[in-house]
Amino acid sequence: PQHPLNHEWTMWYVEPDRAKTWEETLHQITSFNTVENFWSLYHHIKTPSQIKVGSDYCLFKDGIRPMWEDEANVNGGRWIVSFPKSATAEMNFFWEYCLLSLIGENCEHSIDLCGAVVNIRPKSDKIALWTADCTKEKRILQIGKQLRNGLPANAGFVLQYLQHRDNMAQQDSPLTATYTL
Ligand code: M7G
Repeated sequence: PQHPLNHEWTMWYVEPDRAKTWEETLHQITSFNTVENFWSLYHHIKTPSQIKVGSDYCLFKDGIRPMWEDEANVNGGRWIVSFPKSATAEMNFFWEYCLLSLIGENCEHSIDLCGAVVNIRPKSDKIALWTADCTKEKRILQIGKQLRNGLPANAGFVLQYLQHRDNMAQQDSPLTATYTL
């Protein structure tokens, strides 16, 4: 018998394509709701550092689409960490740590978690954990502290919490973090 997870999760792949709108570049890979099916997917697909520059993986809970506009995300935000290309091993490890934190729901406030995204980009990669409500400061800070445990200590990684609604406003100025750890 397989070991059930609390929720069903969907893995998405975002493949850059200038001929498409951003939404059209989102592809569902598969969904799973057991520990065993998570690991068979995880071992079957490439690690984040092996996928094409410009592409993303997203893992989201049940019916949540990996978009700011989804009703589960619209009032939320994300803890985001940037990884220089010299920290690829740390990035792959942190991605695994985020996936296990999500599906294992071992964190006190896992009800607030929507999903995680890894962006592979030319200069530095990014991993973000998306939460549902950007006003829940105490919970968000606790989630951030748990996330820090998945990063090497004293390596200078900064966790920044950004609100999705600032992305949607499409300002050209850099986004301001609501919380920093
Ligand atoms: P990104 O891929 O999150 O990061 O956003 P990047 O700037 O490091 O590449 C790139 C672009 O993709 C954004 O400026 C949007 O045009 C589009 N985009 C990304 N996300 C996550 C969304 C989303 O949730 N909704 C919409 N409408 N566009 C998005």
